[in-house]
Amino acid sequence: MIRRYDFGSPIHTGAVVRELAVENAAVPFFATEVQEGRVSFTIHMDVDDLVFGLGESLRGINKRGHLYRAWNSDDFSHTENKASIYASHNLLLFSGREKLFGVYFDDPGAMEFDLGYTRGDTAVITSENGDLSVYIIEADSLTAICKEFRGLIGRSYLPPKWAFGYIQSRWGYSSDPEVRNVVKEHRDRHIPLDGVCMDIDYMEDFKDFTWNKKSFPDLRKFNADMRADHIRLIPIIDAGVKQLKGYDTCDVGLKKDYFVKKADGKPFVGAVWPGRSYFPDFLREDVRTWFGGEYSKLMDEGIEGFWNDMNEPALFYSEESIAEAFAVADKLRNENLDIHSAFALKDAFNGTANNMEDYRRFYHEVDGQTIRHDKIHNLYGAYMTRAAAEGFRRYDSSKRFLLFSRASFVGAHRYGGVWQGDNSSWWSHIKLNLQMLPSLNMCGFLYSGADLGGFSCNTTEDLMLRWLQLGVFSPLMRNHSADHTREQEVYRFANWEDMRDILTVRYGLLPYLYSEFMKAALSDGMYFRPLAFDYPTDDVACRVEDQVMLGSDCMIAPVYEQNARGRHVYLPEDMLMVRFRSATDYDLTPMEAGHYWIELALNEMPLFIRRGHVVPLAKPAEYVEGIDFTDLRLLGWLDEGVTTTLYNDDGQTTEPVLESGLTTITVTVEGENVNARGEGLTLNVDDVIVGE
Ligand code: MIG
Repeated sequence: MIRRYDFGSPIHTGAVVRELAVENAAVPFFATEVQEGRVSFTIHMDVDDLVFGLGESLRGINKRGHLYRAWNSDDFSHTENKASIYASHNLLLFSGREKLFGVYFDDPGAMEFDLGYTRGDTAVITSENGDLSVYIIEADSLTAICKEFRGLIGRSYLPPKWAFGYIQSRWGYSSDPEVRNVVKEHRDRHIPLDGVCMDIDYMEDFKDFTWNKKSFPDLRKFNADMRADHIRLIPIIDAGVKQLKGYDTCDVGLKKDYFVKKADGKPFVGAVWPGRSYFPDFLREDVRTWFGGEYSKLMDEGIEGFWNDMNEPALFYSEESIAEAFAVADKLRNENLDIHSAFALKDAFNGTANNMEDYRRFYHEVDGQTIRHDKIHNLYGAYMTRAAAEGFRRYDSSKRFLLFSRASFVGAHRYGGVWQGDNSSWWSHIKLNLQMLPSLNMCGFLYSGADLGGFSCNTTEDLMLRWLQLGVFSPLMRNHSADHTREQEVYRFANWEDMRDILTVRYGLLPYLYSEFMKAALSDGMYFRPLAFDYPTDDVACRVEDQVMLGSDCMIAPVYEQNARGRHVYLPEDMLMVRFRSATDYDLTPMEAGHYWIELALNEMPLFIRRGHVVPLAKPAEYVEGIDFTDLRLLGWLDEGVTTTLYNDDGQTTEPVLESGLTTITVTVEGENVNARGEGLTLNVDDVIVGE
């Protein structure tokens, strides 16, 4: 059951697709206070209460005990003290002995979530603008609450099947021969690969929808050659449009008045990669239609996927803020800089980036109303994603395209996926990566992943390998790193063969992972869940922060510490451990519920399959199109027969129907004798273990 409560004059965010009548009563569960335009919601938390949600945000799966702020921010340093990153996913789930409900705050402006930070037993959620709708969601389990919520916000984005392949990316790839070489290094060593991302250096002077004709002289042919090798090129698009006469996107945008404006009616100028830039008003439908259509300039060359960046929007400076900084500098130029003035000078320039003052300098048109940017800040990236997705649909409505964004808001989950932004090559970020995945799923963002190996800082070969072992399971499996950091394509490392072998596990499991993803997407379910969702009465499971459930049959528990030769794992029920070294080299250990220390050499990764379930494994391939989805080996620990279903489709149908993609697999057990059949499938049961 979902009930809606309104405060102030809620701005239409597009997050919700089901129109609900507004309740007249007070919001249940919370004490509400309206003060100076702000609205706050206070709730007492019992000692045992758990708090989940907030999608892409820092810290743990259980969000209790800290402060979070909904304010989409370009922040490349994901440390524990940060309250905001790129997304605002304002869903919370409260679960305890006396409580079980979800609450969604549909507010496009700044919000604060004090979840036991100021007082350990109290959560205070504050809307700074006070214009919002609050949805209270009740059902009999956390999983059911999320399903209800997903019904409210609409079906998740469906990527094409090839987007589940391994993708190599790096900021710095800047020419056709360079990218070809990256592909060749993979293919020569039989390292699986399905895509290469092209970062900003493919563009001509960082201009959206252009490419550098010197370094990419024939993009169409280049792309065609790549396609023949089962590789997709995935270019980046930034939110800011370079200010330049004669640059088509800029000229048209100015002529048609498509950019956000200041109070004086002049277009706002902020700087990003190309220097001074304009920012499309993605909240306007006509602007979305135009900008979404611009992607066709690259699609006409054969491109089938994009990533949208810098759409918080990130601002290096504005004309105004840089002028103020120079004024400070001029004033201090001949001074003897002491502790105060020296820092004032530095701060004057550092403070120009992503400055709150700048976010108050420009306006949007929303449904005929003029709204200052800061009131709707958190929608900007989501509407850029929407613009792109709608453009793709107009371009070819019969085909799924790959799209993932950095900034997002609930609602954008219908249009694209997200990557987790500029993480670092730190061990703690493997764990952070794991913790964000189920939270993102709660909010509908199923297609997601982090920069494997880490974006900032220099990676190491053991970190790369351990991170890939988690990446095997994330729908977006992309190795990405920043310019000037250590090169981290897997072939750069002495132990590349171990990395290749781990990648074969991804391709071997892909029929299963794709099936579980599509089942979740088409039924408003979750691909990743915290253990608390599946074992709500198990107090240990409810607080596990470094293991998550995957699909209906599995649990994962990656190693995320350097020099570790294993890890502690808690099994809430009997499970079969599959310890993979590759898709063809693994061992099976049936394990009863309980606590274990599991030995895991650097080249080994575990998958836990619930007793009574089977998981299919295909023969490894070097690209998704090469996987035989019909020739499968079943892994499992059974006491009796079981039936399961496997979803598959052509990988690009835009309106797939769950039922028509399902094949039933029936496993029978008679004594030691196991048999399995499924229409059109060749099934091997040598790895199904029976009984004790
Ligand atoms: O300010 O395009 O998060 O993935 O490599 C940096 C360059 C801009 C930020 C993205 C990152 C990308 C980088 N971009």
